[in-house]
Amino acid sequence: MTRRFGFSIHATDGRARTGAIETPRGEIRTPAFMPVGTAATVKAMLPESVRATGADILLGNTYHLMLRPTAERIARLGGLHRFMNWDRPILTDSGGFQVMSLAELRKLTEEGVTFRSHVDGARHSLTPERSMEIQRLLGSDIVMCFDECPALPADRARIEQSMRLSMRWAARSREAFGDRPGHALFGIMQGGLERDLREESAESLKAIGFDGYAVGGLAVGEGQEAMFGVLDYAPGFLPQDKPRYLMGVGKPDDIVGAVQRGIDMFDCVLPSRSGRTGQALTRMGAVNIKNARHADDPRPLDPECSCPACTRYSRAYLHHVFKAGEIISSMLLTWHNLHYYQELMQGLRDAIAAGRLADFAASFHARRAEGDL
Ligand code: PRF
Ligand code: ZN
Repeated sequence: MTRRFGFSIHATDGRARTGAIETPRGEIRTPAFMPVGTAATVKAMLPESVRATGADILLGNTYHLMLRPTAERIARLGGLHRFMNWDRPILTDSGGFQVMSLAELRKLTEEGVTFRSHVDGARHSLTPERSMEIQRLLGSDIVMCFDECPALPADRARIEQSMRLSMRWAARSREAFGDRPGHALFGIMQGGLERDLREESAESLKAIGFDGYAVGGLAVGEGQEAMFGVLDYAPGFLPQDKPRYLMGVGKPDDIVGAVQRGIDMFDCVLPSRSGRTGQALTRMGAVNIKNARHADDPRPLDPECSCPACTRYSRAYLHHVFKAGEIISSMLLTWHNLHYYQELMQGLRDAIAAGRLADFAASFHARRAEGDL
């Protein structure tokens, strides 16, 4: 028997929810953070190390994998899970957002988008149908609709036009995805900072019907206050009984605020990328390991953290290997950052289950305000 895709909410606290997404490849505890594994790797980490930080699911990218090594090659090699040695769930983004931020000579039409690869300049095209085919070839567990996401600020006419195009693409994505037991298709809400367009987008998606719903088009230049302004109402337009995913978010305080507003899933390059640029994210805020004040410091990065970087090495060592350009610097700081994010998610899940999310958020903000780890 094929185990089906499902979502159950175990407890709520205000608008926040905690529960689990069931997939044939295992359970995803929510609220969930998905480490980004763009090019079939979470940079600087072995998959078993990513799992050891507490991740239940990774994010992969249609855009990068279609260009290199190609979806067809990955399919011939047994699919993305086998290719990258990660047997738990994978969610793949659909490519449109990455085309707009990375590709060259982009041309957008009703049909889809044509562009030149940022890798070798070769011409490619993506449509809702081709994006669904690529995500099927990859073997993605959670497939995202093909959409378009304008950068903010943008005028209302542009946001409206783009949102309606994304909704027509959502219907084509649904049609092309078909019926695939055990695999999920998520719709993506657009509409910028316009409340009525967000509502129209949600209504369009609900009429099509999806296994989960993403809030797209945020964290694209509008700032946290404006983003929270949209999250004060947008999740309420979506079905209560389906997972809600805030795409490309975010910083730890973005995640806490979004969970309080009813979001269940997140992805962001921040913990992995900042691990490679010498920035550690901790419960006391960000620590820049490059700073000379760490050069003689025998203390751990965070004495309360149980990750390998904090239990086995000093700040002085982390500072030294960063300055020396040693690969272990990226490995240790990425591990720490992903561990910190997963511990934050576990803290949020426990707090919601215990009905004390407000207290959890208050002490989260208080410890960061104390700062200076
Ligand atoms: N759409 C898609 N992927 C995304 C976004 C979006 O709007 C965002 C916006 N923060 C990040 N990644 N498909
Ligand atoms: Zn640590």
